[in-house]
Amino acid sequence: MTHHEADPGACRRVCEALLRYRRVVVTSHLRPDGDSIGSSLALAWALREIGTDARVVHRDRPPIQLADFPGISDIDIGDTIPAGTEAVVVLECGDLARTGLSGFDGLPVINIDHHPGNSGYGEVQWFDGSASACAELVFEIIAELGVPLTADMATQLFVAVVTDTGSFRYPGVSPRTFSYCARLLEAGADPVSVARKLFDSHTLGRLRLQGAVLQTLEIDPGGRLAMLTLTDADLAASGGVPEETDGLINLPLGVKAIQAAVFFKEAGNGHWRVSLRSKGEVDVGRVARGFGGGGHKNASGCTLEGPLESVRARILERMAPEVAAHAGPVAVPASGA
Ligand SMILES: [Mn+2]
Repeated sequence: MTHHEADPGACRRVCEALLRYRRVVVTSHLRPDGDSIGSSLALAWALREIGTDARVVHRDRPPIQLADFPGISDIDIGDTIPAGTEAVVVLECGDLARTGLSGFDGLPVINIDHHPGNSGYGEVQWFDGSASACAELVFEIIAELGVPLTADMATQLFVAVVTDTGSFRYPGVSPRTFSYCARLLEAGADPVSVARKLFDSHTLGRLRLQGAVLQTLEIDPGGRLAMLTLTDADLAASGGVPEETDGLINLPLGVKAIQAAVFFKEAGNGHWRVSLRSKGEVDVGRVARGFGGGGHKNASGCTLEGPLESVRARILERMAPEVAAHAGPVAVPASGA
């Protein structure tokens, strides 16, 4: 089994710890994504193969586009670690609070993550920032445990990698990623079926929602920054549901000249949820932190209070210089929008 230069014994230490406990909870972060869900389920199923009573407990329900994948009903939705649990595996969480769960109460925690900034909590840690998804680490754990991959495990791990890499487009995709994916396909993951469920299973309401949101598209005078807005009224009129607004911010980034996108979404009580996305060196994480929000260089968010025009002005004041500093000179005439 291939290990990582940075911490070659970590996978083995995780497996040795896992073998010590018979009742284990596997969890991940609030608002779980494809990697949280796929990695949690595959690991729990592998642990059951070696006789462990393993349960997946997440605080929040899976997003709708993941509802049709195998074993989703095997996830317990709750906010407490069940009584009798002997150890907790926490995937993808920089700190324990990210799980949204209570009841850790001194239980041994195994901390497995690939995001920078992990606080290093837990009795055993495996951090590997070079992994494209936590699923790569879970893949290695399953192999180290000697458990054969089932088709359901392979499917969930493949979904995890596809979603966490933006369909193999984000940094972190490596030869290792593809060699693991090859073995997931050999074990029964079907990329055609996975793609159809992930990308071609939306509602008509989502399409109408895209239309409504694109009607609000504005491009800043430099041609590099796109802004989209969604009001509650537009959301209701489209027939879409709030979960279906995920990903709308990425639509303008498909345009070559556009280097960053801002999405303003009404969030109740005079507040606006502001999502920020960028390409390359444009750092929207810094902009969001300036408003008390958080995130990464290319994906972040914050919440601001006030009328839309004032919220937009405050965001633009910070975004315009950030885009200008990293995205070079004006790309297209504003009229080209
Ligand atoms: Mn991940």
